[in-house]
Amino acid sequence: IQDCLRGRLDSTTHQITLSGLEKVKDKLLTAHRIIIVACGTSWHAALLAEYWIEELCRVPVEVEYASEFRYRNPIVGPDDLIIAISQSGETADTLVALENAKQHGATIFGVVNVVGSSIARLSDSGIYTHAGPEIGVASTKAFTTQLAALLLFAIKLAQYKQKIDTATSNTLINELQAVPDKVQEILNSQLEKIKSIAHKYVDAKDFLYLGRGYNFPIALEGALKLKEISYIHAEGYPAAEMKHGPIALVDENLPVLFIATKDKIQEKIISNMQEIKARSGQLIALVSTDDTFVSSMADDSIEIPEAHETIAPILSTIPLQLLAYYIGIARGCDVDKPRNLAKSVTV
Ligand code: F1P
Repeated sequence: IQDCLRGRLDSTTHQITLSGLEKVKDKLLTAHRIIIVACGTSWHAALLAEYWIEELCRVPVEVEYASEFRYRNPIVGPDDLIIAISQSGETADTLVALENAKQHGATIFGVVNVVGSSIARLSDSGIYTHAGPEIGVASTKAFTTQLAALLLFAIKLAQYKQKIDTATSNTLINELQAVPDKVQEILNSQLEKIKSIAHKYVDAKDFLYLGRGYNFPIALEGALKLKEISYIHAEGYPAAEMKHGPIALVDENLPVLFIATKDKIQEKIISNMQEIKARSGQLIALVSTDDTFVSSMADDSIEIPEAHETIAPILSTIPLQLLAYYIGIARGCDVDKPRNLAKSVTV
C-alpha cells in the first residue's frame, strides 16, 4: 500500500485507485445524501460504510436492500448519490434498482469487483475492488476489499468536505496499511484455536453473533457466512437489541459469539456478555490481544491484534470467515459450492 489518498492503494498484486472520486467530485460535494444499494454480503459492507461515512463526513447515508429498493417506489432524485456495491457486478436486483435511480437523475458510483460488468458499465464513476476472482461462491475476500475501498472513499470524501484533519486521516491510512501484517498475525497465532472452536461447536443447531457500532455489520456477516457454508442457522444482531427478543433463545445449548475488541463502547458489550453468561449461553469472544479480562469471561476466545476501532472490524472479519469455513469442513459441507447458492444472482 502506497499513499492511498494520493490515489492508489497498492498491494503486491492488486490496486484500488481512487481517481473515480475525482470524476464526480462536484456531485460528492453537493449531494444531499448518499444511498447505498446492495445485496447479501455486499449489503453488510454497505452498512459499515454508512457508519464510516456518517462519522467521518457528516453526510446522511441510507442503506437499502436492492431487492426492496427496486420495488418500493423510493424517493430518489438528482440530489442523491447512489453507491452500488457488488462483487459480481451482475446482481439483477442491484442492477434494476440502479437503472430506476438513474432514470430519476441520481448519480451512480459503483464499488465493483468484476471489471466491465453490467453494474460497472451503468455507473457514472466508481472504484474497482480488484479482489481477484472469488473461487468459492460465498463472498470472502471481496468483502474485505469492499471494506478497504469504502473506508478510503469515506476518508477521501471527508477530506473534500474538510471534515477530517491530516493527523486523523494519516492515522487511519497507517492503520489500514498495517492490516495485511495483522491478518498474517491472526493466521499465524489463531488458526489452531479457531479450528478447535469449530470442532467444539460443530453440532450446534443455532448460533447468535452479536456486535455493537462498527462491529454490528461484522456480526451480520459472520452469521451469514456460517449459514451459507455450514447450513447452521445463525443470526446476527446488534448486541443491545438482544434484550428485545433473541435473549429468549439463550440456554446452555446456544453458542453466542461476541465481537468484543477494545473500543469506546467495549464496556457496553461486556455488560451484554454478562447477560448471556447469566443465562448459561456458551460465550465465544473476539478480543483484542492480551485482553485477559474479557477473554476470561468467555468459554472460548480468539485474539485480534489491537487496531484503531475504525479499522478493527476489517480484522474481525477474518476469524469469523475461518470459523465458518472450519465448521463447514467439519460437517462435510462443500464450502466452495454451497447448496442452493449462485455466484451471481441474475434473476
Ligand atoms: C451478492 C450476493 C453475495 C453472496 C452470494 C449471492 O452478490 O448476495 O454476497 O455471497 O454469492 O450474491 P454481489 O452483488 O456482491 O455479486
